[in-house]
Order: sequence, then C-alpha cells, then structure tokens
Amino acid sequence: TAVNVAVVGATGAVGQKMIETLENRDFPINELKLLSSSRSAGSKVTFKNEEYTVEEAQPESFENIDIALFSAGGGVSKKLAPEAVKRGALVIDNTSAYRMDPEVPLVVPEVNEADIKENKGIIANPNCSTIQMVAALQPIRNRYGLKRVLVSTYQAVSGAGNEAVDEMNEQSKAMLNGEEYDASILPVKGDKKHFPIAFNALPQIDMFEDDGYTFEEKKMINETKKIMHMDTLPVSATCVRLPFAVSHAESVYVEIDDETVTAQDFKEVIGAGEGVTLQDNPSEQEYPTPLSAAGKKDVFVGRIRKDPDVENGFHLWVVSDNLLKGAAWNSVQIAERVVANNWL
Ligand code: 11C
Repeated sequence: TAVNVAVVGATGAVGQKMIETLENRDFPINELKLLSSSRSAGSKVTFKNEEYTVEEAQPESFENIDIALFSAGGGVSKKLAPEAVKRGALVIDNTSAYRMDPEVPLVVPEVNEADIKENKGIIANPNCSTIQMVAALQPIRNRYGLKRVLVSTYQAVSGAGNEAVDEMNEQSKAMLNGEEYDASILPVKGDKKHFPIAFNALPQIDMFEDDGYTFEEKKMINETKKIMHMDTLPVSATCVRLPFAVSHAESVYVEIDDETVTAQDFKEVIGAGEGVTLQDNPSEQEYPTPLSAAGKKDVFVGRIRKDPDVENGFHLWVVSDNLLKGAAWNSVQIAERVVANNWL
C-alpha cells in the first residue's frame, strides 16, 4: 500500500537526507508533500526526477497525510505535530520535543521496534549520537547484559545544521589565508558566546544544564535508558564537536555481567548485530572513520579491546553517519516498519 507522506523541514540538513532516503529506499509513496518554515517556502526540491515546490507548513497541510516526518526544530514540532495527529497523520518526530514524554515511544528499530505499536500518534526519533550507540550496545546487552556505559563523542558539525558547516568552511579558509574569521553559530547558536570550530575541538554541544552536563550529554544519558528500557543503567557522556562535516564517532566503554568474555567473543557478537558492521582488524589498520562511514546507513564498530584492568570492561569505537542512521534513515526505517507491519 502506498501512503501520503509529508516532510516538514524539507530544506534542512536532515530534511534533505529524508527526501533522498525515501527515494533510495523506493518508499511506497502515493503523494509527497514538502513543507518548511515560511522562510524556506518556495524552494524547489527534486524527488524521483520530479520538481516539488516547498510549501509553508500550516495545520491544514496535514489533511490526508498518513505519515509526517518532522525535522524543523522542536518549536515547529510542538506547534504542528499535534495538528498533524488531529488530522489522522502518524508523526515521526526527529526533534527533542517529545522524546522523553512517557506517552511517546522513542524508537531505534534494531533495539525496540515493538514500542512503535504503543504510539498515540507521535513516535520520536532519538538524538543522533544516542542512536548509533544503542544500536551497537543492543547485541552486547542481548548476549552478556550491560552494567555500565561511559561515552565520549567526536561529533560532526552537520549535527548543528548546514549553516554551521558553512561557518566551519569559511573559518578554515580564512585561517589558512591568515585572514579575520567570524564565529557566530557554534558551539550553540542561542548561547551567549561563540568560538571557532575550525582547527579546534569544542566540549559543548547544546546548552549547559545546572549540573554541569550539556543537553546533548543529557540526551545520551536519558534516551539510552528509555530506548533500552533500562532505567537504572549507569550511563555518562562527554560530548565534543570536532571540525569535520559528517558522521559522529564515539569512544564507548562498557561493563558487562560476564568476566570470562574475550575481545574476540565481543567482536563476534557485535559483528552479528542488526544494522551493525564490524570493521576491526588492527593488523590491517582496519577501523571506521567519519569519512568512511559518511553516506552509509550502518553503524560501524572497531577498535574493540578488553580493558587492561577491568575483567568485564570493554572499549569500542562506534561511527555512523549522523544525518542517516542518526536522523533521516532511522526515521524512514521506522516508517518502513509501520507500513510493513500494517501499524498505521
Ligand atoms: C548535534 N546531536 O550533533 C545534535 C544534533 O536533538 O536531534 C541533533 C539534535 C537533536 O548537534
């Protein structure tokens, strides 16, 4: 069955990837509606060789829509997702607006596909850095149980949008030419100070909370527990932005329930995980990097080692395209499961 699909935020970094992914996956679309804020309305977008004009998203835009993919910022989702639901659409929301709402399932299909059925009109797509981590953790958890997770991230600039990537490129050119540079977006557009990302590393992604963690770190902590249904799992995160455009990388330390497991066992279990590709061969310098993962749908894992001192502790390097598995692909994947299972 073909469905009527709306993409809200069609001109943004994630929205563009959603449209590309719908096309690549040959998603069964009857009618496609591309929506945005008034600022981007009127833009032209090509889908399957046909040109579409992006329209301003309004409550009425969702009449007759079956599935609405939202990625236009939390404010737009807060305002328009309920309007879409009221008109009978299933919303798959890529913003943080509803993720921690107990009524809203937060879904990574490889981990908790069954939660999709619990939706009351809105399904939330997790934060990009969370998605790739839980996809890598799921096979470990299934086989060995999880006791603790510590993560440090190395995140791409596109997580902050296309204009942040432009800023990085401009700064890089200016710095190489010894010219003045401008920093007005990163680390967080809405925060008081801005620092250059070019040739730098910024240990701030999103705003700080009172406890000294950033909201990005809190998202990794809270969303992981919710997606995995492990409310008491100890999780902590340090999130850092680095100067490359696409794919987040993560150094993840996990403790499991079993002290007898070897690194080789660990590799086999992770390599067999759904949506996960093992790239781990030190003798051939084989490991994933942001560039090697960019444009691909999978979560790539390498550098798997047993901790030198902790018998049940392991280190892994997890890399995935933040705009695909981290956003557009995970959303389209949820939509595919909805259609395939007749859950509309
Ligand atoms: C970043 N992870 O890299 C963020 C972007 O909650 O969906 C995704 C923000 C979100 O800046």
